[in-house]
Amino acid sequence: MTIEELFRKRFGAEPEAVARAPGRVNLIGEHIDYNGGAVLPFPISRGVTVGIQLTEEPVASIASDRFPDMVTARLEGEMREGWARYAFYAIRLAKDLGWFSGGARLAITSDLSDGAGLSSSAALCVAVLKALRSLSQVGVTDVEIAKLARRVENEFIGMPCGIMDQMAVAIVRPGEALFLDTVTLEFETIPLPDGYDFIALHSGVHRELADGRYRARKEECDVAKEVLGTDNLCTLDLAEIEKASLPDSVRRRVRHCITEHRRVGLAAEALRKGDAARLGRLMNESHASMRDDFEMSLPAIDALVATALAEGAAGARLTGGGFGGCIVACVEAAASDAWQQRVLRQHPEAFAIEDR
Ligand code: GAF
Repeated sequence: MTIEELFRKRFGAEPEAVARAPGRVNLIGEHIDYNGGAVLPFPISRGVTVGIQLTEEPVASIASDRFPDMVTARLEGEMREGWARYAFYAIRLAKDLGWFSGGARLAITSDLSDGAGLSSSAALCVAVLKALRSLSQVGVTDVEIAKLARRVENEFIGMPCGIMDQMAVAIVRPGEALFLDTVTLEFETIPLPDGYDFIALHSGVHRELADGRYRARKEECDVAKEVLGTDNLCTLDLAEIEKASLPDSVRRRVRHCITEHRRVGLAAEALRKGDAARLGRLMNESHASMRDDFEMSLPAIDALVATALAEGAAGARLTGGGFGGCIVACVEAAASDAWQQRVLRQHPEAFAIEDR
């Protein structure tokens, strides 16, 4: 169903503005967007589309093609749970900023799976904010939209994420990766190399981004920052960290941040040169670091990565917040369909995120 059809069906009217934001896969650079590091995500063709209409009453009415019920709530109130809360708080933040007065009707269509680590919530918040920007004609850049979408998660939802997902889905076009400095927000877009596919396979293990394990890692990193007296774990000296008297788990979390940040810089260089073999090796090293030092993988994901490599991928790694969700593999395009079939045959619980 198109967004216009859904809007008509649920509200009996035409949307005044429509906006779309894609999902994203992170090529490399995990859990370092809140630790001062660089990241390298790319958008996928699947995404979230919203249609919106402003109304006089200060009420948000939110409909989705995924759920039969419409959610309606006054904008001065709170929405503690449920699928509509991301959209509700994006609308509310825009209203608090004076982009409009009154309320809004919102319809949402999506071909992104939730809980897959593909940033469906960032895509939803960015799409809502972009639609409201176009209606209210405020002079707000895409980078500012990304920052606002992050505020929705951090301040209203209580998800302590970094800025990677919002920047990836607010800024880049399909076919490009975003090499992003998460401190300065300076970025470069780098084309994905010809002749290779970057394939996301869902492990079949579902995860909730807002779950406790993401938060636990974030808290461990906050403790490390306090102990080491820095805001940036990624630019510390690895030799010093290896010598310092630190609890073993803190040392390993920090080691991941330092080495992952380096790998992202090297991966950006490999991408610019179209050097898929080098990129693949860096992806593999990243997976080992996530598994052993950051401890955010699971046996089912390690097994899927191992099969991906055994069947001929140049590189493969867990992608996203961890503890479930997807892997991303770099595979020669000419061989990728057969590769995918061989891998999925060995992992019946896994499935492809179709993006081609
Ligand atoms: C999730 C978060 F939302 C991101 O900010 C990032 O930390 C990622 O997990 C891990 O790299 O997607």
